[in-house]
Amino acid sequence: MEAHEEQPPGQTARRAPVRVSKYLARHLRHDPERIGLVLDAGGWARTDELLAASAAHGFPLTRAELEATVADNDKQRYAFSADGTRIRANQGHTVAVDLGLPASPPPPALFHGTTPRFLAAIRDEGLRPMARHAVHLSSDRETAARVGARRGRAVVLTVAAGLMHERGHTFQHSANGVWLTDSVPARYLAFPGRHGERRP
Ligand code: HQG
Repeated sequence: MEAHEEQPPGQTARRAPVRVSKYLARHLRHDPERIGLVLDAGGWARTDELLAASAAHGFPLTRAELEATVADNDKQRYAFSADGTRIRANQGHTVAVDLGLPASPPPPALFHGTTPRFLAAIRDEGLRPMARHAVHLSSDRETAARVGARRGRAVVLTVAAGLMHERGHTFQHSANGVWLTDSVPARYLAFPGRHGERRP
């Protein structure tokens, strides 16, 4: 995982952006200790500490790579603090963080993409955050379908988010547009019919 991309001799090493993004996800969302990085309560790492830690652990990031990843990442997964001295993942953590996002009223319906093998458990228990800090919901079906397709055939569940909110559930909207909530009881979920479940 940490080996540099192979480069023809004499060329400047340039890692694929996806490798940088995966490295940041690993250490800003899941396992900062692996490189001796400390995240604060809000999930922020000091940028200079991240650069030093990555260099000390065989994956020397440059500030330019961080800036390019924050700016260009396909899902806008990372953000700098206003003064640029700190960086964090916008969502998706498994380590304990409080992103400090305000509670936001959700739209009436949100969507969750999953895959058939989880459906029986989801019908029983509703959506749980599993390893992450929150259940991740999308504001459109297409995004949810892409999330579900990471694991197999996509099944898109519709979440009665407006009703949940009326009944006291809290929602947050991450800086990169993902809706987060603690859990979704099964009674707020609409499952596609057999016909729908067969479709990708
Ligand atoms: C499922 C990616 C059994 C759930 C994506 C999902 C997203 C249950 C899996 C973000 C369950 C958890 C998050 C229950 C939920 N029983 N299975 N009761 N409740 N599940 O990866 O939502 O590229 O933690 O359906 O695009 O798939 O990483 O969550 O299949 O935005 O930035 O348990 O991760 O973004 O999987 O994906 P995950 P997710 P990044």
